[in-house]
Amino acid sequence: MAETRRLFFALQLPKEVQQQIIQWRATQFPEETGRPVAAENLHLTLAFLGDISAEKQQALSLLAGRIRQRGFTLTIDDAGQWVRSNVVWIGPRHAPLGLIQLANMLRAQAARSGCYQSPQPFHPHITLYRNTTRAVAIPPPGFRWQFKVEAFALYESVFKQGRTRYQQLQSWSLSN
Ligand code: 2AM
Repeated sequence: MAETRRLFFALQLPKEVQQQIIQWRATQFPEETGRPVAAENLHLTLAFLGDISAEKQQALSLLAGRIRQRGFTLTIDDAGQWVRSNVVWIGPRHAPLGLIQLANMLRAQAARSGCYQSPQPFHPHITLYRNTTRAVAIPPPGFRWQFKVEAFALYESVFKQGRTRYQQLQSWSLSN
């Protein structure tokens, strides 16, 4: 069988925002909340591709490189828990149009290339905890991280020695 890699398109967070989020997380949630996502793994997924071949990766990279879109400002000011997927997340209360357009374009390209896309609408989020088996008290609004998004990237999810690491393979700038 041809070798495959587990890939997804996502937005990287600025390093200082990653650090601020994990500091905030440590003060807001008890230790037993769930499995915390490592600072360097915090990201916002645009389109999940699944396990795909090198040929499909190349085709999707080519299509991604043809996207012409301006950058946008992202404000992270909302949080919640999804009980079905057992995660606690943060995200934008109002997703900017640029974010929705970018994700929809990548998801449509992925679907046309045969990568299953969930029928659920895109709900932009950054997963903070996984395996949250109990109801978690979500901190009241009052946090807010804002940054300019000027690029998006293709990531590989690598599982090694019991740990998942997201490795950036390629990135594309959003024109200003
Ligand atoms: P999540 O954070 O909500 O779990 C890499 O796994 C990234 O792709 C994660 O951000 C994950 O979102 C997202 N993703 C979306 N659909 C997925 C799926 N069916 N399986 C695994 N990850 C998925």
